[in-house]
Amino acid sequence: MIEKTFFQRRQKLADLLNANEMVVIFAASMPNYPRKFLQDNNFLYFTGLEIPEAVFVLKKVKNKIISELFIERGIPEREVWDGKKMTKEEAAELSGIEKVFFLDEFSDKISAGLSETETCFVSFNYSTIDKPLDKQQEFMRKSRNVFPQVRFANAVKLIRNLRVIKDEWEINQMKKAIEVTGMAILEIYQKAKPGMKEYELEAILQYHILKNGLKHQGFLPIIAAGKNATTLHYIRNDSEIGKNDLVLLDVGAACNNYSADISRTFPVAGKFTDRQKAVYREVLNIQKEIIEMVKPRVGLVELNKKTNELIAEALIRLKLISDKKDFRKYYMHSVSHHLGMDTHDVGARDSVLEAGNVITVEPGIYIPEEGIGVRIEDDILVTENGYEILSADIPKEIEDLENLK
Ligand SMILES: [Mn+2]
Repeated sequence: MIEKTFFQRRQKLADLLNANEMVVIFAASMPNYPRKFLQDNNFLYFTGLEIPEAVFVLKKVKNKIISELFIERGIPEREVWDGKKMTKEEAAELSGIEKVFFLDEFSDKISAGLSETETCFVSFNYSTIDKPLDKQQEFMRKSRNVFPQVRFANAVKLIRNLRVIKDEWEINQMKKAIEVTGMAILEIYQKAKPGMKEYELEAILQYHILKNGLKHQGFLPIIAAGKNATTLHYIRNDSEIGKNDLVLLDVGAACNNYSADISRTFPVAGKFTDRQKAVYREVLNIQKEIIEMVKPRVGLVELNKKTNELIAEALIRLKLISDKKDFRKYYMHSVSHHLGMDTHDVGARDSVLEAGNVITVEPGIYIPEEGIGVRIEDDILVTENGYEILSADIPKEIEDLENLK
């Protein structure tokens, strides 16, 4: 089933190409010890292969589609250290790509291809001019020098339209990532006690991820007690949790690179103070109202606009602002993003929802002067008629959070 999926994805990519256009996608490189290997998402999407350094090339020559794969050549003397490299036959079988070569043939073959190409789409990530060039940029720099007639463009725009619609297999990967994340959150709810360090809760998350055979987290986890929760990207996770603190978790396991992205906020002592409860209830009601809006043809822009209005009204009720337009003082981010292999997945900020999209809905209110930060985030699949909350099993109702201990 898997290999057919990858074939279909390559077919869809080819459908987006004109004659004499090609796409070049590099696998991730092996990171410096001791970091784990994490495959490039676009390479994985079209090949299914978890091998470093490889290159995938898809080209349309006249009307013929040609897929090629370049992989590392095994060095027998290194096998005792690193194990066996994937063979050409294995790579061909797993990916369904018939033309597999070793990387030492890449420059000859790609040069022949480029000499016949009008546009070459390369999958590369955003960077800034002060950074050294990565291998994608090096490839484009050299190729431009030798083949100035070729136009180079970012493949991400092509790939985005495919990746933004999730198939059943992809949704299952996300469900698994969400399930494991949910197990970790439940145990965190139960084990958390005042006086613990935030990283002790992070350890529970990591335990569940590894125990369930998942290799990675989708992003650095945020485990923020009290005032720390008002720093949006707090990742130190090394403070002591105070007696009456709310703890904000923004965490997500990844399964075959598909990430969960869940936020929950709970009272470490098992009871909300009145003020915490008032803030929490506002965020929860807003989150539910926004989730209700999710269906095909609704834009992320609309979700944001409605959230901003609702938050402004809530902040007035909470006596934090008196003029609605001051809402940004306590709510600084947007309410939704696409979710997939990238936590902030491909898919434009102004995109309009379609069945098969997965998005987050994550309003929040952050009050540094009161040491209260609340965010509630679920992962939502857009269906033909509306939505399905993939993370619905992870408790967020006030009564549930107060009855966990
Ligand atoms: Mn998120």
